[in-house]
Amino acid sequence: MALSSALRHRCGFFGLLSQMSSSVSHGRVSTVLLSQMRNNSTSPKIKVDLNQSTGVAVLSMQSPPVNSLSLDFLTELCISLEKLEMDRACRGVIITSSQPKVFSAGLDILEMYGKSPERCGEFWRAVQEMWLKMYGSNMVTIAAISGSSPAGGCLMSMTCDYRIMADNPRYTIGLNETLLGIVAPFWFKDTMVNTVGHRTTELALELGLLYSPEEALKIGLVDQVVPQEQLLATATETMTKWLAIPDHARQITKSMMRKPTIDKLTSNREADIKNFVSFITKDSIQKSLHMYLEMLKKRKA
Ligand code: CO8
Repeated sequence: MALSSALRHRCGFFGLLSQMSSSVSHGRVSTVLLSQMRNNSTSPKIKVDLNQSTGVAVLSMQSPPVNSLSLDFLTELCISLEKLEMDRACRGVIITSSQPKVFSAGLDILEMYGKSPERCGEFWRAVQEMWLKMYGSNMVTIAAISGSSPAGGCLMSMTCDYRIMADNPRYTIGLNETLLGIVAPFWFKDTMVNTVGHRTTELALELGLLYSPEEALKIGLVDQVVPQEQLLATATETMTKWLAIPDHARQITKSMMRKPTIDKLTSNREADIKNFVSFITKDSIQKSLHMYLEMLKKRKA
């Protein structure tokens, strides 16, 4: 109930989050919030299944056809992640997709095409929020990449602690923004540099490269490639190994590795939103997006 009303009024979403944060900052989470936070929930776009005995949640993206990251999708995802983060019973999350063949098609292009500057700004803030929550999560996060994962889908995967991809040469993963005539922002670039190194990122970003699972494994963009039917079992086994490490030591180490990159965005959030809005609303960029959308349609026909 609280979730659906938060979704109807996005300011309610941030209200809910700040309400939760303030309850936690007083050392205890209120009973009402706890009941909102029990995490075996299904919302339209995200399904969360928390195993109370292992402390592992499986978060499945289920937004047909391709789990594109729309404003509504991002809002639901952030609420789900926030609830898990605040649930003491949850120590790890496996992020996967219920859609066949696709992990996530990345940002919803329709959110960037023909929209007002205000709406674009709101959308971009939600993209930032998703990245901040995922890259800075205290939980162990494992991406079980069950299908193609271009652009924002690749970004989501890279925010996780570990990536396992299903072995199918038709699937691809990478930051292909330049193919759309747009430019991956600095924090997309930083996340990739932190994952695969500078030179590989330079090539990948300039050429908009999309890698097969095998190629992604070779450059370290994913950590493991396994047959599709073993994906979730492998992710669960891997999670068990990660959870054997004391949380506090792992969390401090993760923060030490990631904080400088996170700080760079948090101290530049408003400027980054401004840049995005002025870039994406340019006529030439809108034309590129239009052509790309047409190309997607034609490819299907
Ligand atoms: N956004 C919106 N709609 C999409 C998207 C998307 N990202 N991707 C696919 N769709 C739509 C298609 O147009 C199609 O719609 P319809 O049914 O109405 O014709 C439907 O989803 C199904 O698509 P496909 O038939 O192509 O599905 P397939 O299963 O054959 O392929 C793929 C799945 C591989 C995911 C394929 O759809 C694809 O390649 N999509 C494009 C992915 C992409 O290029 N995403 C980039 C998004 S941009 C981004 O994430 C970062 C932007 C950073 C901005 C920085 C600016 C400063």
